[in-house]
Amino acid sequence: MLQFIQCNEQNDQSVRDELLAGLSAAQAFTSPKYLYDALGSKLFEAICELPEYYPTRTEALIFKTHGRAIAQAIGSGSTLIDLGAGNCAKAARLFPGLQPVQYVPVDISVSFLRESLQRLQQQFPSIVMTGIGMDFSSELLLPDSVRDKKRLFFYPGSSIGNFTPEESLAFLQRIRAACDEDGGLLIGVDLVKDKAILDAAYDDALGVTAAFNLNLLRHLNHLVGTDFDVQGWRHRGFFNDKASRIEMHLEAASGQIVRWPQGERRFERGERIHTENSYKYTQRSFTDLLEQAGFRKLSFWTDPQQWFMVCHAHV
Ligand code: AVI
Repeated sequence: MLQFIQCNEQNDQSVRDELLAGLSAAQAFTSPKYLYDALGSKLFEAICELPEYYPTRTEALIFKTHGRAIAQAIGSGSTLIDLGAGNCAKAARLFPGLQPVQYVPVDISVSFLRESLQRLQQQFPSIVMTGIGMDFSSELLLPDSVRDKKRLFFYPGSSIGNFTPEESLAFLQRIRAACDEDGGLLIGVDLVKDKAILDAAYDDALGVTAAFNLNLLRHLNHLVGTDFDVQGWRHRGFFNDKASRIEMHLEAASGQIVRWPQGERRFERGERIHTENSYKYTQRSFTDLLEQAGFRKLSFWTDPQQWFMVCHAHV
């Protein structure tokens, strides 16, 4: 059985208001979710193939090496709720080990899920599948049809790193509240490591991450009618060790005025728009966060270099 539900879709006006407030702030910023238009999502897929971008392949290695132990820790028969499911491929690899009774992929747009989910349903006809279109970063509204007691939330890829620690705590608390008696969370977390490795992962030699970041300007032109000239901006991506995060910025190559309907802003040469943070944790700092959110039984698996960690947090 396959169904689709669209929840809290953000309307065009509130998207415009949010973006223009960020662009007009003294230190201009945009939410990382705007990096993902159709081209941005393809560029992110390309990033995952880069030799410098270790998180995707390292997480896959952990699942391959420790898949049996992970499945044993979780047990079978859960409702698998896949947050930010994309093409559903990561979760589908867990189906044979976890034997979920229901699969609930959640992504910002339900139309994005439709094709992958239809294909997956044919492959696994006995699993009930419900695709949900929802921006789960601010609220987690699960429909009544996702009522199963044993809910397993799945949040791979270290996407939690794109929230601030305060947002992460609130997000983990919402998941904990939605878990009921026997639920849990299976999450991928990127770990602190040598700055040179982190810097290269977010500023690769081919310039794919630069294109991913710069593409935001085209997306903004489309969403709010700004007249950004992509050629006038430079990608900056580096590890800020004090804040334990990668920062991505777009830096004005020369002084310029950016205009939009009913407004404009001058950017001086070297002035930046802060476009993304990607927080890196230690096992200790992430354990603290999970415990503060109310999770009790924690299990961790990592790779031989300890670059990435998969964690199962049970209530
Ligand atoms: C989606 N997210 C976990 C990626 C990250 O590593 O923070 C996004 C990304 N930004 C630049 N490269 C990859």
